[in-house]
Formats: sequence, C-alpha cells, structure tokens
Amino acid sequence: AWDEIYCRICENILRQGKQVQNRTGVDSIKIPSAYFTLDVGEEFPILTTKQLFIRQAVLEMLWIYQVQSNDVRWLQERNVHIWDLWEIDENGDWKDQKTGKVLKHFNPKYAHTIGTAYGYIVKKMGLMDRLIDSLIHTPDDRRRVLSLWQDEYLDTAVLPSCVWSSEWDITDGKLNVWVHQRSCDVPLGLPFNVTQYAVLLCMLAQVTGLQPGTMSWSIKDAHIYVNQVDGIKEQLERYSTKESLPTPKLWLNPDIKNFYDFDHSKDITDIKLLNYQHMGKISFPISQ
Ligand code: UFP
Repeated sequence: AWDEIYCRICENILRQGKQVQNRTGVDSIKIPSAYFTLDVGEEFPILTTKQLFIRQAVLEMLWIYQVQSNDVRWLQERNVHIWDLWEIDENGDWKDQKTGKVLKHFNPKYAHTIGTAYGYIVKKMGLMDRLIDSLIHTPDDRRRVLSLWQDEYLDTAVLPSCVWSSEWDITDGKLNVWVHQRSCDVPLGLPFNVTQYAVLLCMLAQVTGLQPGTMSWSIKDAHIYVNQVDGIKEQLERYSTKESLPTPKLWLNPDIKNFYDFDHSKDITDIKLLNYQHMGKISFPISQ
C-alpha cells in the first residue's frame, strides 16, 4: 500500500506540479501539500519499487532521537554519509560542495556538526524523555507534541529540521502518530523519512507496552528536483508493469524494554528487516 500511495504522490507532482526555483539552484517541480495515513500495525511501510537502505535510515533516526547528536562524525564512523554535505568544517564554514564557496559561517564550536537542528534540539528540549514518560504515566494525555522547530535555534542550524513535528496519542492500546514535514524531497527524503518514523513508532510502542497503530503524514512543499525526474519515471514504470512484492516484517529484539538500550552500533543488531524484497536500487542526485 505504501508503494501505491508513494507512486500516486509522484504521479501527481509530475502531472500537476509547478516548476520553481529554490535555494539549491536546481529547479524543483512542486505541489503545495500532500497527506496520507498508513497502518503500521498492519503493514510495515518500506518501498519495494526501489531498494531502501534501511541500515542508514535507522542509524540516522537513532542519531536524532536516541543518541540525540548533531555530530556528523557519529554517522561517518558507521559508514553513513548522508549528512556529509551539511557538515560545518573546522573553521566554522559550510561550503558549497562543487565550488568550495563559503555558503554560511558558523561559530567554530559547531565544527563537524550540522549546528543546532535535529538531535541537538531533541536533547536540548528533553523531548524524548518527556514523550516516553507521558506515554507510560499519562496515557490519555493530549499534549504530546514534539517540536524540532525552535525559533531561537534556526539561525545556527545548517539545515533547519525538515520533518519537524510529531504528535503522539494512545487509542485502544495502540500508539498513533501524526508527523509533519515542512519540505519534502520526494525521491530521496520521503521514503527514508516514512520508514524511519515507522521504526520509531514500533520501538516506542514496544518500550511502553503498546501496539503500533497508524502513522499520518502531512507535507508542505512536496517536490521532485528536475534532475530526479527520469529516476521517478523508472520507478513508476516498475510500479505499473511489475508484479507487486510482499512487504517485509520489522523485527525488534523483544528483550529491549528501554528505548535507550537498542543497539546503535554499525550493525544495529536489535533492529532488523525480515525478508526485504525489492526491485533494485535507483540513484537520485541530491541537491545541497
Ligand atoms: N529533505 C527531506 N527530508 C529530510 C531532510 C531533507 O526531504 O529529512 F533532512 C529535503 C527537503 C528539501 C531539502 O529538498 O532537503 C531541504 O531544503 P530546504 O531547507 O530549502 O527546504
């Protein structure tokens, strides 16, 4: 079902989107907004129409929510290079990868980090501890809002968090989440982001004695960069011409009862995908 929802959004962008300029210098084709709901308890959402690199996706999510770090070296040590282009260098500079031009200068104390975004905010605001405490002790709470968008920290962030808010509720023993993303690179970001939050939902459900429920997802500015159109057409072709593949199961080590105990070594031994079948890799260019 996730492949179907995903491909519909892509089709929609290609059919009705407007080509616009943006910060990166590579035009994008955008629609103003998109929305969908997935039942994570029913089916684990991961694309099968292309290969998703689950190890990298999970490690990035753990970096943000479990380790609560903004240090790019933590990812690099685990052979994850998705944040390399946004790493502040020794002198506090964030540079254009192609020209070497300094795009923005930061306080050198932020060297080797992405500045005050993502894991930095989660830690600073104590977001995760508060969420878990509330899930365990006040199950009927309606104020469970996690916001990574903190105005006073935007200027010292290389990239202010894209997926920035989540709201969590418990209904009938199930944990449900609503996630919002302010800006969405549909080919590269969305498949990663959706699978990451589904894993997070399952982890939180396990450590709070709940079942995983639904994940609703809203997007402002859903876009495909013009240099990604061919790859998306290839994926849509696969979707419409090949037989659909079964979705894999997520396995979490059932002995883990504390969120911070899930292994975050390179091999993430407590989190596995069982029987992941997919139609192969599609490479998409990334815009810095
Ligand atoms: N982007 C995502 N998901 C992420 C992430 C980045 O889609 O988790 F970190 C994309 C969205 C956009 C770009 O294409 O990165 C961020 O640019 P901007 O800050 O100008 O929206």
